[in-house]
Amino acid sequence: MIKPDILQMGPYPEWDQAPLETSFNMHRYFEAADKEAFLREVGPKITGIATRGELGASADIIQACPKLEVVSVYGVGFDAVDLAACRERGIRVTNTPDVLTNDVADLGVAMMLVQSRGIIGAETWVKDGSWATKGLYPLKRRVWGRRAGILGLGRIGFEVAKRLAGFDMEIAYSDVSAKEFAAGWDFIADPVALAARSDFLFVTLAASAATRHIVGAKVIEALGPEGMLINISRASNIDEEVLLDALETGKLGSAALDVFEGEPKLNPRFLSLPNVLLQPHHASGTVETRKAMGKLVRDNLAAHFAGEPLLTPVL
Ligand code: 8YV
Repeated sequence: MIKPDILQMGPYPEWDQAPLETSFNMHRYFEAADKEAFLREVGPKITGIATRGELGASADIIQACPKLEVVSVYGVGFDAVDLAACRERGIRVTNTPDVLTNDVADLGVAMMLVQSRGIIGAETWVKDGSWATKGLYPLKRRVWGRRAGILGLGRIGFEVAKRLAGFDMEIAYSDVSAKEFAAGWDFIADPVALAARSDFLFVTLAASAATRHIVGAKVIEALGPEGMLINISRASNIDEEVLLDALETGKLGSAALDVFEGEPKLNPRFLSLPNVLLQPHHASGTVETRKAMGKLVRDNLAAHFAGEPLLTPVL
């Protein structure tokens, strides 16, 4: 069988790359020095795109591939794929839901604990000798029993809330409507009202044009000088300039962030803040989950080219 030509937008671990190469002709866009020339050369034969959540597939890329049939995303978020362009051309899109849910929730909860208990600073306190020279580490804020707000009670938000229930936290959530499966958790439709009653606000919304900057000045002010914002979704859900101002002036207590505008080159203002925990977009970054994600990327491509139903279609 002739191998389909696939445009590869970003790197994958070797355990994914090798089987991809076996089944497909992989064209590594991310390694091309002159990307436009590369697209001009390979674009006309490309029938599939293998991409990553944060890289997606832009309208320009899609346009450069006139025979494109399918875009397979390594990630649950498909906000970086131009869905309108795909819809118009009948291009199928797949993602990797479910397999990463628990790891993303784990990291969100870990970020809350690390930041609230000052665990990074505490380790430095031991390693730099401060414990011996300065004495006791400054007291931090407890987590258990406090109020958590979940902005977006989808699969990941639900797993975060389940974990927080184990810390006896008072849980509330915002979503488009109250969820039957969330008995015992308060539904608060308005994100500002949710933030106002929360000590910890988790952003677990799937990003879209409609959710852009849903966490803006009002939500951040409502969360307040004692509040903590935790983002394990997409940077676009938060107005970063407003967030940075609030963190610098103390209008917001602290933040724990796994995603940033323009990542991996984040706004340098983040780097000098004492009240942030910064993570390199790795909430799904475990060997187990990434292997499952890679397999889904391949299986979706294989199913498409075999004329079989897609495993996890978005479009
Ligand atoms: C991945 C993600 O880190 O699932 C998503 O949407 O952003 C993450 O799981 C990313 O897609 C890997 O490139």
